Amino acid sequence: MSLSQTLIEQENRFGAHNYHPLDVVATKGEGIWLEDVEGRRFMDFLSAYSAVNQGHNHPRIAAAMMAQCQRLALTSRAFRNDQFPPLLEKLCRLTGFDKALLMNSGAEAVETAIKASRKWAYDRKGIEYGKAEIIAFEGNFHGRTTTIVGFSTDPDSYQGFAPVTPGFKVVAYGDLAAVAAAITPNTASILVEPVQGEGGVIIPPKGFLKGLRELCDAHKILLIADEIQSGLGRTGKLFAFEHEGIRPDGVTIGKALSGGFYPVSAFLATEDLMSVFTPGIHGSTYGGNPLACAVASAALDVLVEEKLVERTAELGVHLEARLRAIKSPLVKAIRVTGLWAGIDLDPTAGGARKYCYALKDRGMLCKDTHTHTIRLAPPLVITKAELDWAVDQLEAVLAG
Ligand code: IF1
Repeated sequence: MSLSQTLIEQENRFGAHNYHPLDVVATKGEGIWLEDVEGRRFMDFLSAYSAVNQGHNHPRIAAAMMAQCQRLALTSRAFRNDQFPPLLEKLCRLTGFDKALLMNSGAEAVETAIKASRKWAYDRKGIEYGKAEIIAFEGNFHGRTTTIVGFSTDPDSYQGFAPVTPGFKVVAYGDLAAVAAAITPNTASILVEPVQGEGGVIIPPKGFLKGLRELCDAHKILLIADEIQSGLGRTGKLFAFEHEGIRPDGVTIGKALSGGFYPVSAFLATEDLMSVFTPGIHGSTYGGNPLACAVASAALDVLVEEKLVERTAELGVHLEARLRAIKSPLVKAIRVTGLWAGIDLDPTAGGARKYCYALKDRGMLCKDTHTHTIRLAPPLVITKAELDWAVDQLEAVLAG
């Protein structure tokens, strides 16, 4: 039996079966490449769902992590540490938000946004206690906590986990009239992914985010953008909301905030919103720990100094042109923004997964979503030649 097979059996025997991964057992990563335990190399076209935008094992982030873990890894927020304040300033100056609150997972950053929204609704908007409502969207993915899955519309996420946390209304993504109809005097915030990743890289109609901003302004509602997947360069802007020239009141980031090294997430917000938090009412043992801060600081430096956002904008145009030129009867629709694409296959193609396996045989790792969609999200450090090679493989596989 191969080492891969042995490890897969061990995982199946002793692990919870909460995933159905592609059968590749990685042991090494470098830039856009993953190497498996048998020494095969694969171009990574998932980037851990955009967590490794900076490329696998970026040497600069690795060095920052090594240096910090040999000095100080954790104090808890009961004491202060010297890595936390400079990261806060870096985050605020880079993003233009007034304040940052550090958590660990993306789901925790979203929970932070939900708690901030509710508290703001009671403290600042004067909504009757216990009545605050948050508007979210069909096809959303914001994480796996019991509260968050309660407003998911994907049965895989919510089924079996009732009772559902009240206070959420879900409307059609991209439908401003539906949002307007869902607004009541008790609406605290609108929680939106500027591009829906799990939905299959769903880009809302032009003007949607701008329209949400206008509705929020008109009704004194907070606009909260979940940029955990779409943010930090993936769409060719630092934040996907910039494509519509708007600013939300709060934003969640995670994933690429650490370049894939360490779970670190953040909720960024205006002073007015963030000031609802007072000592003792929210936090996390590991939130803002020095190791996470050193890693995040280096990950942001790489993003800026290697001009990954600008590169992505340029390469994204090329990727879109190449994908649109693919002539295949199997392709039903293509959506591209930056280095992020969803390719819907015709149902007669027999599902996206078998094409992901065919791509794997050609040395390229992709992940299917919603049965018929292939999703592409390479590390943002990919070169044009490498991107061209990848599209060649895709073209070959889709040719049948
Ligand atoms: C998994 C999906 C992607 C996210 C947005 C919050 C979170 C996520 C916009 C939570 C997480 C992940 C988690 C990962 C698969 C994945 C995913 F297919 F499930 F939807 F990327 F497309 N907001 N997205 O995309 O962040 O708590 O995981 O750090 O295996 O569940 P987290």
